[in-house]
Parts: sequence; structure tokens; C-alpha cells
Amino acid sequence: MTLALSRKALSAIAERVDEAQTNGRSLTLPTEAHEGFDMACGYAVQDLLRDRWKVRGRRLVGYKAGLTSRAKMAQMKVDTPTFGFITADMAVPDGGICPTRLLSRPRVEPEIAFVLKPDIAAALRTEADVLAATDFIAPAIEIIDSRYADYKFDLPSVVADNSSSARYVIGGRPRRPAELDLRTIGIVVVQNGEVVGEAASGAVLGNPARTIIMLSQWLEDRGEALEGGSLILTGGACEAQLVSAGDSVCARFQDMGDVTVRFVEDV
Ligand code: OOG
Ligand code: MG
Repeated sequence: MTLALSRKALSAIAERVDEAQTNGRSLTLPTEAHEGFDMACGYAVQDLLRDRWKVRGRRLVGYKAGLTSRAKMAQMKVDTPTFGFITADMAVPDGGICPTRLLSRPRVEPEIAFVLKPDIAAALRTEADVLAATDFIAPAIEIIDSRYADYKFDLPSVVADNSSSARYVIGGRPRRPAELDLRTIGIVVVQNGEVVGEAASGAVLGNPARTIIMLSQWLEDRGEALEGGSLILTGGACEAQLVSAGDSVCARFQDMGDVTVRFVEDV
């Protein structure tokens, strides 16, 4: 496939994104800086970013999907889900602290995480396929961090920024998906004692398992396959909330337990 930008130009953008993500700095939108920067360019930058991380020994553990709920699409004013990669070193332990010093403008959102079994079918096309391939699901808080001012971006630009990925917290009680109705799990987000977000799990594509079907299809279309053992964040079920140092956040998931994280400036 021919890309609108040269490999050299895309590598230079990936280097800038990497620097901004590592040091919590802001970026200008690639779509404003580069004529013709489209979704294919966005994912090409993301791939180059992934290569840079691998060289530095950052271990890929799975994927995140973004903008899979209407609440998130409306909040971000875009209408198509996106994907990104997640690494082991982005994890914050449940009940732990997340330093904000190297983040630009962190926000939290509640998500259902899936962990796949080691051996899975090559393609997951139905909800039954996903359930059969899932080892367990667990409640999560994704800490996103757009490197674009005020989270104002378009789809190719957010894709280049690895779909705003920054940190994640997996907690609560791991559950077998067959034990729950994945469409109707109640979720409440509490920030400093105030309820700031509410949703049902079905806010994500009717059933967050559908995120895995979309991800499997997307990978297949790019000639890749979903790997067994992957951790997948299925997307925020309600609007994301800005957080700053001093805040504590607890996401409570019906029948799945709580996930908590506290934000500090530095450790
Ligand atoms: C894009 C990432 C969205 C989600 O769960 O919808 C995302 C953003 O809102 O900055 O992670
Ligand atoms: Mg998210």
C-alpha cells in the first residue's frame, strides 16, 4: 500500500510522538502539520512507535480499543473505534499510585479487560468464539493521556498517538465471562468520594466482547493475528474524567469488585 507520506516523514513523526509520550509533552496534530495525513499514516506511525518501544525492551502485552462507546464518541467528537498497543510497563497495581509528573493531561475511564487463553483460534468472529477464547475478564481503569491540547484531535492524529494510551490498572475479581451477562454489568466511577461516571457494560458495542471481534478482524485485515494470552482493554464505558495529583479514583463493577488508584505528582 502506498502511503501519503514518506517513510522518513512518518519516522520523524513517530520520534516526536515517542518523545511527547515519554516526557508528558504536547504535540501538534499530524493532520495539521502534514498534508494528506490519513488513517493509514496514523497506523503506520503507531507501528513505528511499537518498533521503537520493542527496541527499548518495552514488552507488548496486548491491545486497547478506544471510542467503542457512544459516550466516548460523543465526548471526543469522532465516530469510529481505534486501536492501540499496551505494554507491561504501563501497568499500575490495583490500589497503587500513579505519578502525574510525566503525563500531560490524564483522564480515567472504566473498562472491562479481557485476558485471552494461551491457545486461541486464528480468528474470533462471534461472541461465542470470544467467550471460548477468553481466560478471564477483570475490571480496569484506563488512564489515558492525549498529547494533543485539550484532547482536541481527529482520528488519524489520535491513532498516531497510540489512541491516547498511557497507563492502566487491572483489579477487582477476575471472572469467567460465561458466569456473567456481559451486557448488563453496572459500573460506577467515584472520584474523591463523588460519583462522576455511571454506565452499563453494554455501553461498549452492546457487549464488550464485540470489541474483541472487531480487533480480531482489524488484525486479520492487516495480515496479523490476535495472540493467545493478550490483555485487551475494550474501551471506556462512559465519559473519561480529568484527574490531577491528589485525586483518588475507584471504579466499582457489579459482581466484579473494585479497582482503585491514587494520583500523586511524583514518587
Ligand atoms: C482516545 C482514546 C479513547 C476509550 O476507551 O474510548 C479510549 C481519547 O479519548 O483520548 O481509550
Ligand atoms: Mg480507553
